[in-house]
Amino acid sequence: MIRTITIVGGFLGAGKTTLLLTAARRLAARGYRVGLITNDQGADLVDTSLAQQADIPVTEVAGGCFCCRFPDLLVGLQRLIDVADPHIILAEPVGSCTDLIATVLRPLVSFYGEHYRLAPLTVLHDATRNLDAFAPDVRYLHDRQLAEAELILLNKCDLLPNDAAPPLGQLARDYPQAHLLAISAKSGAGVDGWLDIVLGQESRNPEALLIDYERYAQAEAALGWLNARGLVRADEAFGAAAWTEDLLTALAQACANLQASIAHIKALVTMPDATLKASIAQAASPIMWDLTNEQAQTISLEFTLNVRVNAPPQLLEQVVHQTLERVKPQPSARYYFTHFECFSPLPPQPTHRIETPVASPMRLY
Ligand SMILES: Nc1nc2c(ncn2[C@@H]2O[C@H](COP(=O)(O)OP(=O)(O)OP(=O)(O)O)[C@@H](O)[C@H]2O)c(=O)[nH]1
Ligand SMILES: [Mg+2]
Repeated sequence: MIRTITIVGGFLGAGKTTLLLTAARRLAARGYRVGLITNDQGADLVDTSLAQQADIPVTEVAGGCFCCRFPDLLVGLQRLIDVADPHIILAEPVGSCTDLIATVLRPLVSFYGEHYRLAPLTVLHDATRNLDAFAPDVRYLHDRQLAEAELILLNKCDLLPNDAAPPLGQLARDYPQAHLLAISAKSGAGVDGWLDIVLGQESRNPEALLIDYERYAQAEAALGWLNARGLVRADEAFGAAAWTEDLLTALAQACANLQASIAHIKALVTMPDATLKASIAQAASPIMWDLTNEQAQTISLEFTLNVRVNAPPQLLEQVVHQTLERVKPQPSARYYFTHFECFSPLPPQPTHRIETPVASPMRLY
């Protein structure tokens, strides 16, 4: 069987995981078996846990992006095939990754074209994202992500004012190579139209992106990255949703105080009988709940915290520790960490970079 791989890129917090979970459910309803591959510079991903919660077969490529960990991507694909035999594989690269045509799509087509069909490269753009306060290199990275898209999905259109048409005109002028669609990954509006393209078309194997790897590396280096997993245990029961909300609000406030732009802060909280997931995708925007349970009371819970902000990692680590101390459910409550890493992504060094288009046919079938 030739399997379809759909790679969905886009900046941190743009809505990739939300879209892929919505897409997985809709594809299953159309009779397809679906698997998901998540990816991060570190380990312990909120996104992977979220897919598991939704009963979607998922594998994780950790410790570097698909392009720098291409052999791990192949292993992940095989693992997914072994456990789920999917017709369609939805792949989410790290939100700070770009140049995917040359480093991921083209190597997959060149070396494994008899196994995989590549859908057009989709890149999400958050219609509410304001990048003004990010470092110029981060804005460059964001621009390069959209510049290589075959399909741009303008996401979170449900958050635009009621009377505002989705601002597709400027995107069309800036990125004329891409087909544009306005969607809401959360409500599902526009998602079926995108899936029709994913199922019916394949990557046109366009020219490789023009990109300055120095600036790309600087952009990644400007981001502080924190992945933590742990337990909070108190003497008396406390509200899990209130604690999660206090934590994210306090982290967002601490970032604002440092003028550290938020790319994405997300927390997954688990208890024996409830799971919560919340995100803040930029300063001054409200907390977004993906899973909630206002009633959940507990004396202990497990949490996974993924933070990506425009700040040095040492500072980020300090801020997260101080904030956790401040939002303890009770003064006697204690944290126990099973994992804690804080870093800036290293300069990207793709395993393969195929600059010229692969000779057609891109695949045999
Ligand atoms: N209102 C609304 N919220 C959305 C939409 N898409 C995503 N979100 C919210 O935005 C937040 C970030 O979405 P994710 O799907 O985690 O974004 P991502 O691109 O996977 O983020 P990273 O994995 O960190 O790069 C979540 O809290 C989502 O619920 C949308 O269409 N509308
Ligand atoms: Mg994600």
